[in-house]
Amino acid sequence: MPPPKLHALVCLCGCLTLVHPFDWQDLSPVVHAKSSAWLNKIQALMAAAIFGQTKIPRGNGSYSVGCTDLMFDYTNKGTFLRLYYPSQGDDCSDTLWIPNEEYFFGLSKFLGTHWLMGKILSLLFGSVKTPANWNSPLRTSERYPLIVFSHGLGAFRTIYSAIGIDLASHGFIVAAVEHRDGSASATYYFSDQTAAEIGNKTWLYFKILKPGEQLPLRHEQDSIDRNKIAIIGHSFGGATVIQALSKDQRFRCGIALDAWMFPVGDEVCSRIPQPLFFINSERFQYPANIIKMKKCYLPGRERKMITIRGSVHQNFADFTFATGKVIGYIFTLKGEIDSKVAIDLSSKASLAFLQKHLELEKDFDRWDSLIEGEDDNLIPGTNIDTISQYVSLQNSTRIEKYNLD
Ligand code: 71H
Repeated sequence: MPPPKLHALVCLCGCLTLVHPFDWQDLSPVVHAKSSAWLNKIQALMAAAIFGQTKIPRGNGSYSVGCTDLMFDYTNKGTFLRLYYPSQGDDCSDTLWIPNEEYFFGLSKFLGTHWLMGKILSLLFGSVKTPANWNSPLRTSERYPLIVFSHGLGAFRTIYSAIGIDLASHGFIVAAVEHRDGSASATYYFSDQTAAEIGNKTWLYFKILKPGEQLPLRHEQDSIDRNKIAIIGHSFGGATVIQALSKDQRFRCGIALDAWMFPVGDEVCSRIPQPLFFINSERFQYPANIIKMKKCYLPGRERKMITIRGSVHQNFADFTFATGKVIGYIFTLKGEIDSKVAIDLSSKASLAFLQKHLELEKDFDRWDSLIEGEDDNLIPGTNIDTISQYVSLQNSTRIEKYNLD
């Protein structure tokens, strides 16, 4: 139990933050972070006291990681993404994790809660940093493979930074897109040139589920090895991976993290020649979803599937690192497995898979066995029984009837 003085401090700071709103118009997360540094420190303290906050982990690879946001063009038809990339040094400040308060309001809308929930989330998480050097110069001495990352329903571009940073620290450029189809909790664009120049954002909030979205990304950059492009996505973003692979052969392979297969048409699954890797959590998956994944399994196609023991759907997103064990467990942001152990297994298995199918000359093949599910914390394939599901369904109906009698 925190001492009464701490309670008083927390209340005081809460009020202070409410009457001293942030300058959310700031385009650069770092400038914003500096302008209210003392407030951020207090916020971080509060969050640590209330939420038992922990940190988003650094990448395990040898490259320093830079981060920036790119928007091209500025309209809602344009592309908006957060880029993680190998950088020249560690001399810039960390990146603000969720850079605008509107994202918290969007989250509260997505979660179906009162907007005050957004205010509380903003208070708790509005100053959290992620360990990437904001706007640090790109390390230009080599060409890097590109990963396009597609977020889940109600998420947005910044919320998978643990994955983005780890991949960038192993020599990838990661483009985490922010979808403008109403599937993000929030996103923004500029209505015209003047609005873009003065930074007058138009906000677009979480709308409705739209199945079968497509990625608009069509960009080129000198340090990108354009023969080596892969796509990774979480949940609804996993469905996007499958859709994108079938539509665009420039994606050489795909990794679907705890994919939600509902929006994927049966015929799409049969139209994917590229290698595809399913990394699943133990708790999210269910028979109909796995049956849909199995539709992608055809002779001569490279398909792999592993399940991380004791993991939940949110183990792939950053919120799993933003709270302590108890709160994390209550809100299903954490599973029984340690979040760092889980994300490392997912990242290492992904790196081994990417090396194989993008033909990289690295040492990621030391994790080849993880692709096969060979680890105490992995299940080869799935924990879901898709064969006897109908039998067990019948049994449970019988039991229910028995109980009613
Ligand atoms: N739900 N992406 C949400 C039900 C489970 C939730 C998301 C609540 C987040 C906090 C609690 C799961 C599904 C399900 C397809 C999908 C993607 F910050 C993030 C926000 C969203 C990070 C990741 C996501 S979650 C996701 O594509 C699909 C099927 N899910 C999911 O939707 N309910 C509303 C009640 C239905 C619309 C776990 C959860 C969550 C708490 C926070 F408080 F920490 F911010 C974030």
